Amino acid sequence: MSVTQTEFFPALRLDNHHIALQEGEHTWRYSSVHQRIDQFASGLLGNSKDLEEERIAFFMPASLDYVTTLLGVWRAGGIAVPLNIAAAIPELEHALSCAGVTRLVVSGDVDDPSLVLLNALCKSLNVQVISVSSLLALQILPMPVLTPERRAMILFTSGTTNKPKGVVSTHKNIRAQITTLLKAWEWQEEDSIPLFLPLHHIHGIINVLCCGLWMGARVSLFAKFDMETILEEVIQDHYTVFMAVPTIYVKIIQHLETLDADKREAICNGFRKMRLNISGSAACPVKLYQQWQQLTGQTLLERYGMTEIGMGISNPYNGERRAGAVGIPLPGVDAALFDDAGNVIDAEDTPGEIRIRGNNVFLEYWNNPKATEESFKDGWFCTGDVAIRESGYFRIMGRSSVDIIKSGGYKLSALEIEGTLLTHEKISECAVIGVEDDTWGEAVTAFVVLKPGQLLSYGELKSWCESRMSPYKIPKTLRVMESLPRNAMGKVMKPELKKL
Ligand code: MLC
Ligand code: AMP
Repeated sequence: MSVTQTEFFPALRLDNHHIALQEGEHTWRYSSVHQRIDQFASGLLGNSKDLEEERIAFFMPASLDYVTTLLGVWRAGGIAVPLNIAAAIPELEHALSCAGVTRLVVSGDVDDPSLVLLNALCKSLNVQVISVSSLLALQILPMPVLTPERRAMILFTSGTTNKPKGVVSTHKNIRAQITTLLKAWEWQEEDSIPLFLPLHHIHGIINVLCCGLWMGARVSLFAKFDMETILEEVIQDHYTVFMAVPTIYVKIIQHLETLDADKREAICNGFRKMRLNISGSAACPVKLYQQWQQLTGQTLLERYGMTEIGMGISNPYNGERRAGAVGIPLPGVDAALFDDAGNVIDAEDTPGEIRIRGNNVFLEYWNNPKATEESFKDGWFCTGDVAIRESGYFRIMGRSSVDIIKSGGYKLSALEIEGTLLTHEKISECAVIGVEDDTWGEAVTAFVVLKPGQLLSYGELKSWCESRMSPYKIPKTLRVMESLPRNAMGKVMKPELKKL
């Protein structure tokens, strides 16, 4: 079996004149987006017939250019590597070199002053920087026919290791991740959805952008979470579906509290008229679920996913959406709980690790067979998340590792942040943990021991971090300690730090 263009994103056709994308005042129809993707893919192909899994990175916010690049790389047989536009240079260096990227696509002028550091980095790594417009070929070439097993995308995910790993998804995985959601959440061609999530993660890429475009719906693009503009459009009934991380619902509620009653009601009414509001990427507190229901009448649909699997478990579209639970396995996804001995747990109310099987599950960590092997047991992908089942519904209880932090929906590695902080000339020891927080879910907190005679303020640490890590990884709090609590083996006892 092979993938042809008409089977992959069937709404992208020359005879489909529905609006696909909106960016500010501009709209683009499926027909013209389709044509532009073909032009771009042809430019990428140049003299070759197939990119043969060449890794093509791109560095741009949600935009027509982003969509053109993602879909264009797929059509031409390359592997798409979307980069974090908020990343610091050392993080970009890791992504580009780890994935063996050969070309990096930017939106606009390659000589734009904002790209000076990135250009220098690419030069040092021998990566060619090119703009989307320079690749829009006049003559459209035949596209390669791809088998479903072909690698399609690498997304970077933090874990219990120092550096993020590249998660490789194939065309088969991406199709499975999209089509299960189209069915489960009853996507319709008439749907209209705002896309304001970062586009280097699965939530924004698959759940919003790819589902919307596969279905033939309208996707409104925002370079960032521009709350005021988005809420104005909510008032004007622009959207039928809204998907966000819990922090965004918290921020909207906080904002509503600052508004007069009429404005607040207009916004709540806009949400009330939608057909679906979804929360995911981090636990949705029961209090938030209830507040949202009281304000908007919407019963949030909470679902559970991961970069390696797309979405795995979801509350039902029709049927009970239970507060604090993530629901039941999605169509085509096998999900089970396992005990420490590796046995399936059939009993209810017994905690175990969530393991997942199905066409949605990624192929491998790029260039890292050891990590790939360690993450699978007997064909199941081991998520590291612990849950129980209560009358059929999964309820997440936590994670097996304290070194993974979820802040505003971003998964962060405590070890990665510690590794960077330890390069600070004043820091001799450090430990990073996530502390429960009403807005962020967990807030990054750093405990440090300084070298003798040194002083370090929070402001100094924060500005030092700015060129070294993405803004959302920067600790929100700094605690300077005489020493860190360690066990007999010398390992820092993070639960003790949490108590502080
Ligand atoms: C922003 N800041 C954060 C942060 N986001 N701090 C901690 N955690 C975060 N997530 C900080 C900035 O550094 C800045 O700090 C201040 O908040 C304001 O920044 P901002 O950019 O204006 O914030 P805002 O636009 O409000 O961003 C918040 C947000 C964003 C929630 C919109 O974090 C976001 O888009 N999160 C979604 C991430 C996501 O898509 N995750 C899905 C991963 S896939 P200062 O100090 O400079 O003021 C996955 C699988 C699945 O998890 O199941 O979906
Ligand atoms: P990421 O690696 O960024 O894709 O993040 C995946 C992780 O997010 C999962 O392993 C979970 O820990 C967490 N996650 C996603 N959705 C939920 C949810 N609804 N409730 C709790 N945790 C979630």
